[in-house]
This record gives sequence, structure tokens and C-alpha cells, in this order.
Amino acid sequence: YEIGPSLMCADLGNLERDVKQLDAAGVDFYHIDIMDGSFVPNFTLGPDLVRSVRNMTDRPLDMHLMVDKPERYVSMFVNAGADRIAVHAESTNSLQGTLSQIRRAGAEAGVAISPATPLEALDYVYDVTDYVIVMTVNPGFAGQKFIEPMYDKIENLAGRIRSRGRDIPIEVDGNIGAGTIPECARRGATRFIGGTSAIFRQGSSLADNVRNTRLLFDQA
Ligand code: S6P
Ligand code: MG
Repeated sequence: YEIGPSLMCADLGNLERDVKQLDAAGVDFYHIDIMDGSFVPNFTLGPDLVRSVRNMTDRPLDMHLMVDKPERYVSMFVNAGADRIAVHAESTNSLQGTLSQIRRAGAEAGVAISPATPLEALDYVYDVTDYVIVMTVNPGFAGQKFIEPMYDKIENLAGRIRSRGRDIPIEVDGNIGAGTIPECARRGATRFIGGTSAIFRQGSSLADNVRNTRLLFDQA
């Protein structure tokens, strides 16, 4: 199991301090949310911040593009230092082409699917998909509540991947914490995004939060 903090939940005024502490605590990767105020009604981070984070850590940078027509920005984020780029199935008319474009640019290609999007959206792109992000909240904001039917969706997706004989990690994003991690893991998720519900919980240190989050994997 892997854990990746969601940097939109970090203290952006002290980002380097947070990243150093998280590196020392042994996180596996960093999740960076990109929003365009159109695909989702919010704004977050951008390529300049990705470039700064690239200079702070060697861990993989896992981009989550919540933007319309993400094919316009693939090279921008690869040049900024992204290792993995996930685009929303709902955000592009050319999902197959965009995933291929990400791979050609030298990054791993991910598909993110919003809660109401059926798994059939993935049917014809498994061969160009390196990982899937199952959104367990509606994209746009931190601090939301887990959408319960997503447990079945994770399990269903894990079965589809297995029946195709593929090894495609399932990443879960949204209210991932003590109340949801063990069940997500039991259903087949292997990568966990830690936001305000886990890594950035108030009242304890980042190191303690990372340690406590990892302990949850033992309950799976
Ligand atoms: C939401 C975004 C996520 C959030 C994460 C925050 O649109 O894609 O990556 O940063 O959900 O975690 P939490 O625990 O506050 O939901
Ligand atoms: Mg995200």
C-alpha cells in the first residue's frame, strides 16, 4: 500500500517545511490537484508550484488534473517535473489519445473518474492506462464526506482489472482516513491520497499522522 499526501491541504506558506517532514516520514508520493475553475468550481495549484515541489523532493509527483480539455496541458506538467498525470474521463473527448500523449511525453498515464461516472468509461483504454483514480467525493474541494457506493465501485473495478490480466493500481481520493482506509483496501485500492482526513489532520504532527495512517493498512 502507498500513501501520498494531497498538497492542496498542506500549509502553502510553509510548503518546503511540510514536504521535508513528509519525506522524512516516508510518504510514497505527492498528489497535486490542478483545478481550472471550469471543470470544477475551484482553483488550486499550477505548474510553477509543481516545479518548486520538484526541487524539494525526489518522490514521484502524482498530478490530478481537474480541468477541461487536459490534452492542452500535458507537456506543461511533464516539463514542470510530473511523473504521473491523471486526467478525468469526463473532461476530454479523446481519452485514448490523451493517455497515449501522456505516455509519449514520458509520464505514467492515469484516468480519474468522478463518483457518478460508470466504469464502462474505462472499457477501451485499459491498454493505455497505468493507474486509475476512483474519486470517493465529487472533485473540487477538500473536506467532503465519502460517498458510500464507491466501495462497490472499487471492488468492481478491481475485478475488471484482474479479469483482463492487468496490474493497474487503484488510487482512492476523497475523505480517505481512519473510517474509510481499511474498507477501501479490502475492496482493492492500493494507493491512498491523504488530505484533511489523514495526513493533514489538525492536532497532531505530520509524522504522527503518516505513521497512524500506515497502521490502518494492517486492518485491511
Ligand atoms: C478533491 C481533490 C482531493 C482533495 C482530497 C483532500 O477535489 O482531488 O485530492 O485534495 O480529497 O482530502 P480530504 O480528506 O480533505 O477529502
Ligand atoms: Mg485529487
